[in-house]
Amino acid sequence: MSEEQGKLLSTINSPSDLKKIKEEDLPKLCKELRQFIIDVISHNPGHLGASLGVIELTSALHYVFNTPYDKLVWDVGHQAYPHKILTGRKDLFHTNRMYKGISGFPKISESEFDAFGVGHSSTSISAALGMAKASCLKGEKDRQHIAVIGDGSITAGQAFEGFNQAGVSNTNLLVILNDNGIAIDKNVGALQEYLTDITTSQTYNKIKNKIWRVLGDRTKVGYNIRTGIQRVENAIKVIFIRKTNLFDSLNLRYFGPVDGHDVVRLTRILNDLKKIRGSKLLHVVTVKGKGFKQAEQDKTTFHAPGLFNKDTGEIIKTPEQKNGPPKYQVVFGKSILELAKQNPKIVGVTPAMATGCSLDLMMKEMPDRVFDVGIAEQHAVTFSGGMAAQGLIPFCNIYSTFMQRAYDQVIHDIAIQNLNVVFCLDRGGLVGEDGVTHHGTFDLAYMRCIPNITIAAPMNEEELRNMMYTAQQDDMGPFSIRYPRGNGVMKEWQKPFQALEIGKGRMIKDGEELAIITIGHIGNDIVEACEKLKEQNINAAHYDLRFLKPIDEELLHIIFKKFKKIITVEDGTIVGGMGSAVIEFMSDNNYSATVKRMGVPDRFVEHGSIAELHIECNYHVDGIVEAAIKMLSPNPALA
Ligand SMILES: Cc1ncc(C[n+]2csc(CCOP(=O)(O)OP(=O)(O)O)c2C)c(N)n1
Repeated sequence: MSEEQGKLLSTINSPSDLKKIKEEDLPKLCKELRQFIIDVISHNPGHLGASLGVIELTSALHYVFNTPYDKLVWDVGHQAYPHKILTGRKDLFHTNRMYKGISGFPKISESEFDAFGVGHSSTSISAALGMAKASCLKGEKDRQHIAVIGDGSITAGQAFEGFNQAGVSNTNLLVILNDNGIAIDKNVGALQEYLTDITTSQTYNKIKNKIWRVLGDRTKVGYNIRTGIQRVENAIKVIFIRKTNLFDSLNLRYFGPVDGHDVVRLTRILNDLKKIRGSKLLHVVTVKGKGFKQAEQDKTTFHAPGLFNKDTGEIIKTPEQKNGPPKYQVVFGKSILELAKQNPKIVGVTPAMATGCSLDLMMKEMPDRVFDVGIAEQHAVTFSGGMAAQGLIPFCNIYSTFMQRAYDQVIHDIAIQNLNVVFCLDRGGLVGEDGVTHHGTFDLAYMRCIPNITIAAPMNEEELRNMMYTAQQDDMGPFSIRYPRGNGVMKEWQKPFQALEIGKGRMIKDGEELAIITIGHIGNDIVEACEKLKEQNINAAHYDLRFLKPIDEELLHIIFKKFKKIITVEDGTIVGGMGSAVIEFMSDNNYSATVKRMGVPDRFVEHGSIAELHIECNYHVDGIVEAAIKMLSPNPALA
């Protein structure tokens, strides 16, 4: 962006600078902000469409409200780039999502303007309501609390749990519904249809617009007039919309819908709403990707497009993306379609991640057998349970990190009843730039303690396919398959399916001095580590467990009988994961050996590339080699 183009933006380092700008200059500032984000994200990838859609809303919010005293909570937080830039992080924005750079999501520890940390959706109403209650208790009556939530995120149960309490809480809460009609894929469900009803009812909107015009001149409008207007609006809504207003019924005063790209009008409306006490909802209509043609046209791709040409919008693929082996996600998507063609019992379930997990491939060919249930992980699991209880075999694909939401459902609805649901835990392990809220580091540990469940993790694409094939056989009970984000290791992966023996691991390489035990894709690094160890005259054995539950006890007996030095490596927490299982086995069977667990340490890991994070956590090839050398050294302290 040239100096002239970024003139207004360059004067802003905080919301107090923003407030110095004349109201009529706000559209120009928004234009500059939009270009700045496009420039940076085109070469340092991140989330794009959502941020472009809330530029006017963000500018208006910081223009009107007294942040950080007033509390502004973003839902998910993938749309918070304009917020970050306007609240003192413009000069750091080029480090967005990079190792040691700023986070791609709001984070309490990063800025006083980030009122609440996010990454997983649908928490903003609960958090802002909690803050509003705290303000009541502390006697801070003037403090405002704002939650900004998208039409996708509002479909989750937690949002309604928040509404349920907000409707009977006399607190200063403003929920802003940022309605762009899309989540990552097209938003689905009855609520979405309801919102479309409100935004497209022409008769309602014509009359409503007249009312808002009166509201527009805030100097003339006092509290009573606004209350009166609201009453008239409610009456209109009841007459012209096929249902009573949902939010009003929940005791939240509903305002809108309003154009989310008219920044000046937004500031006026927000100023008015500021004076209305109690719980209220402003319905703002925006366009995801606003102002960047390609992002407006292909909203799903430009949700998080990777590298792109900022002039043409062309997506730029890295050599690895162009020529490397396929992503595990593609292998999953193609394999489930293949299996579903053979087995009519198979159905697919996704909570709003159809494209991300590649269930969209099956959806296109078999729309009746794939269910996108919206951002509703808990529902996705129990809904799968219902279908399994009726003899179907649901493949319920949920990212490892989001499955944390549905833990009780996995235990209570699936495992206790021993139902045949196949959980496909995508993005298992460290995921890289999305960072601490998104790493899939807990699933091996949290699944392992659940009875009845089979837990598998493929080392490569072929194994993923075979695990999927094995899981869809009759009477398999709950079955969890976790695999990582990104590219696999095999170019020739589309081999015929083969059933695996449940609970059977395998020896990848025999050895003498020590054994390295792995589970999942991290095993591929050990192949290289063993070669490096050979250069040091160390002949390490390598075993891939394949199944964490049931664990291959026969294989473990063989290992513990032969080796006194063992390293376990997993792409997940070392607390309660595969390494812990190996140590439990050792103790239960009275073996004695030195076992070193390698994996994600007992702390939260921030963002960066996966390679950088593996180095930080020390379970990269060289770290493993070093650990092995140290373990074999006669005096480990000197090694
Ligand atoms: C619990 C949870 N499930 C899934 C996701 C993945 N996710 C990130 S953004 C997003 C779409 C959100 O849609 P919406 O709230 O409408 O915001 P928009 O991107 O359209 O601005 C999804 C599904 C998540 N962050 N959290």
